[in-house]
Amino acid sequence: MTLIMYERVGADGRRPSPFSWRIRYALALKGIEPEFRHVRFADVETIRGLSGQHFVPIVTDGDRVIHDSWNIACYLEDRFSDRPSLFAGAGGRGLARLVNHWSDNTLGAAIRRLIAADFILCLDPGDRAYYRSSREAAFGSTLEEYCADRPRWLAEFAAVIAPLERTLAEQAYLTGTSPGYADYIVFSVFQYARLGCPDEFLDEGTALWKWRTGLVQAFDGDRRDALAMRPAQ
Ligand SMILES: N[C@@H](CCC(=O)N[C@@H](CS)C(=O)NCC(=O)O)C(=O)O
Repeated sequence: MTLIMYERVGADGRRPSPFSWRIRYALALKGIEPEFRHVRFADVETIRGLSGQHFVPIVTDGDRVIHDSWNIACYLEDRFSDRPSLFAGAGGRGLARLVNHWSDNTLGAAIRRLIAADFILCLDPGDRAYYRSSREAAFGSTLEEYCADRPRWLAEFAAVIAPLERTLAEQAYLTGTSPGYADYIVFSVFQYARLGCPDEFLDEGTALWKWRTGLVQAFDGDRRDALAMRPAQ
């Protein structure tokens, strides 16, 4: 039975969603090639009809419909337990859950302050009004106001990523000597920044920059849907 993965795509087939990227990497580690079905960003009704909620990614496996990237990762780990592991055991799964919450709430929020105004440009023109109105309602300000105090948000971003830089200066991956799901979670947020904004936020040559570059290349960084807004370094 072929798994089907639904994800939102932007303009020119770009896939900016961090939540989809972490699952794409998880599927690759497991050696699973799903069928991908693309939905437009504003196509809320298709997604809701499938899963009763409006977020992607969604994975179906026969009659099973799984939504929320964390649930999908756990499903893949348990369903394909004979394949390479995403978590390396219960302790790794527990720590990856912490990384998931931290990435979504702290790292993702810091990056969003830097890219939310540019991000609209990587979306299909037909989806931009939906993005602007839904985000501006959530932020309580225009996209431009949300990102306006750039020195403040750059300083916050630097503080947030400092522990990542220190860790990756000591070990190749967040999960040690080979990448695991915790790497994919954190990487997916940097991937969202690469694909969603023309600015580069990592200094070339840093441990974090090298780690991100390696993970981009591991997945085939030349693919069109993984291209940065500016040429990948
Ligand atoms: N907690 C969810 C979050 C998923 C999520 O936010 N997905 C975005 C991807 S672009 C989405 O569907 N957003 C639709 C919207 O906000 O309208 C997960 O981990 O899968």
